[in-house]
Amino acid sequence: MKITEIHIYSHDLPVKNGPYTMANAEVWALDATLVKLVTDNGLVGWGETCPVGPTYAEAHAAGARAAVAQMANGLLGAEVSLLGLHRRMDGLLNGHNYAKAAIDIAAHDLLGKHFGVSVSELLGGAEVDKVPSYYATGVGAPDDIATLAAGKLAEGYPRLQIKVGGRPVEVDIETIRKVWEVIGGSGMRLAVDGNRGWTTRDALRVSRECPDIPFVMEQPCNTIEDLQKIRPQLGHPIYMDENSTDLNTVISAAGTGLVDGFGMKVTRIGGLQPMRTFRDLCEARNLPHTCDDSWGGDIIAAACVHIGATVRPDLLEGVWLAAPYIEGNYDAQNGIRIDGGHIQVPTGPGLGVVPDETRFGAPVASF
Ligand code: 0XW
Ligand code: MG
Repeated sequence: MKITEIHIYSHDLPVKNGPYTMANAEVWALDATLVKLVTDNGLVGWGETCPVGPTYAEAHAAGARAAVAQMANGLLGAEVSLLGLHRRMDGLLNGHNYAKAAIDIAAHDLLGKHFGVSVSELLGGAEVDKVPSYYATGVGAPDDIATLAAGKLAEGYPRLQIKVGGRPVEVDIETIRKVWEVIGGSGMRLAVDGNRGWTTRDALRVSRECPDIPFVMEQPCNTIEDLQKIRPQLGHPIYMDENSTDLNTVISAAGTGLVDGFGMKVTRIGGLQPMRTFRDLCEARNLPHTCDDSWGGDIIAAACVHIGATVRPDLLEGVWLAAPYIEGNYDAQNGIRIDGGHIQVPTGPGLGVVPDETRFGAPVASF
């Protein structure tokens, strides 16, 4: 099965009740990139990548489309094989994992359709038919975030991630305390995500002043060196998110015991093929992790759910989707939805979702 056509689309996803805020970002609408691959046996596969604005990671929407366009002619005629495609992409463009991920996801969709299996079966087999999600708040006033936490607990979410950073650390500490007053003892797990926004001084202070609250501290500071500096003094487990940009970094972070887990994004690591290697490395080291993406619609959501379903269940911290912040679905019938804090794993061949491509308008580029 060979690639005969590549189409690139740009699609705007406005943030419901926006903006969405993080320590380093405030976003009102996200620019998703969709990739459609067509093969010589008439199959169609879809991929997606959607950076959550240009300041969250070293990624931006126009960059994703430029990178896919840069590789496109070199991918025409290529066999749809996962390792082969990655090696071919690496021979056409260095880095740019988040763009390569869109091709990788579309290739998984194609192979699933070709063999008549779901993407989770391709990835080793689903352990569950429903995966847990978690809710991520924005950076907000302590009382507002505590009220939101109560609502998400009542909805059935097993985990909450609160955003901090980009403001006086005292307000962050007050937020953590107020949220814990609401969810403490309920069984709901808590992650506090600094999105690189704290200084090492702030991170150490939060850990020292909240020794009684069992939260996970996610990506508190900007660099790996910052994490190395605070690690021996922290009383809380530490998860790496934005810094885990490739498998090499993950191997070092896991192998040296720098972190206790990961917030992982399918597109940041380069797609589902590297993501399954990441999953297996984490299982070998007993490290919990999420299976998320930074934003995106049904295609990226399906990819996250399929890989999430194959993770050893006690290590899966949850599958985060942008769905609560997005109006509607690309696939009105089988689109990915969160219900009671959990997500049904799509069945059907490939990703199990088929976008209504009329929503995307004409492709911005075709090869
Ligand atoms: C909560 N997320 C998974 C969604 C936003 O893109 C940020 C991200 C994170 O954990 O950093
Ligand atoms: Mg994070």
